[in-house]
Amino acid sequence: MAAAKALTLVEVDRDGVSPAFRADVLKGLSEPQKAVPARWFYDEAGSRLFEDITQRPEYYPTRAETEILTDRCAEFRELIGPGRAVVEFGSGSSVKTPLLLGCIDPAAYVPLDISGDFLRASAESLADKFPGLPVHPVEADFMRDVALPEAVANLPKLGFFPGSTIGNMVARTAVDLLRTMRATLGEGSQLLIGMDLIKDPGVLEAAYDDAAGVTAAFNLNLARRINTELGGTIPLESLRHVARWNDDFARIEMHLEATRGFAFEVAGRRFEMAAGETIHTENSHKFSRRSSFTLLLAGGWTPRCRWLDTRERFSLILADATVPRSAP
Ligand code: AVJ
Repeated sequence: MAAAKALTLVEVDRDGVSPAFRADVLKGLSEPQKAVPARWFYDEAGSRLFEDITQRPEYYPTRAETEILTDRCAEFRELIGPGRAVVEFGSGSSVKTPLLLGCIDPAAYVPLDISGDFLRASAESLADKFPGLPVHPVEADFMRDVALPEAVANLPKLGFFPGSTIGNMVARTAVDLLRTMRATLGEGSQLLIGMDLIKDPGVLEAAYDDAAGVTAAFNLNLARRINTELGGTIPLESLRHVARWNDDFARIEMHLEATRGFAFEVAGRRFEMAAGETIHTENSHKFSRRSSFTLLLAGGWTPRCRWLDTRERFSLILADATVPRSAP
């Protein structure tokens, strides 16, 4: 049978504009706290800026997670075992994947991503590194139900969700996603998930406001995209990047703050910002041992093992698909 039918999320209309982008922006700018969903960061320029962020000295998550993946190879091998189909949620241009695949002797690799271009590029580079490993890319929005390729139907699955991307979601959405993953991967599956840890707010704020200004450029790129793709007139020079720790929700928030009052248009509609008003562009939730376990359990995953980097900044958790049972 053919591979699963791709769910193409980012459709484009005749003007080359994504109606979903326009709808999200118009809705988000109409709310009392203006907001644009973080997933719209990742156009080509945004994806490149994110790669650059991961190289900044202040942005520790990528290095910390890579350290765990490198150091704990033998344990992954033992706890996960050979013969699984590794399903990566949002494969992007990951350098972490080969580290995992090299440890566990998988039977297949299934990268899922909404960007077909990214997907094909990363699938190709992986096929080169692991000749003989069947690779079945699926172009899909992993926030929705995904049908896995028939070829891996009878293999036990390992979901791989690195980067603490789960932290971009509020608890309700994160639980929805974990439950969807549980349904997609099925009985007997495992999940290896990266979750960044709560720490000194100064360290966190620096990680999201690097001295070289790359994260600021990443944040402002969203406003630039609105201008170029949606006929926006936002005065970019009057927005500044803000990263602040919200202790009530245990998250870093990124905002674009107006340095003066102004009016602007997007797709023919008029909006205003007062001086000091912000557009909320991203949440990056941070976790404790218990909060990470509670979230996983709520999503249908039982934590089995948890690893930290040597400086205890980041966690990687292996969980098993919970088998429903009678209370208590
Ligand atoms: C890709 C979502 C894991 O939240 O740390 C990095 C994105 N935003 N710097 C994160 C991001 C600003 C990143 N994730």
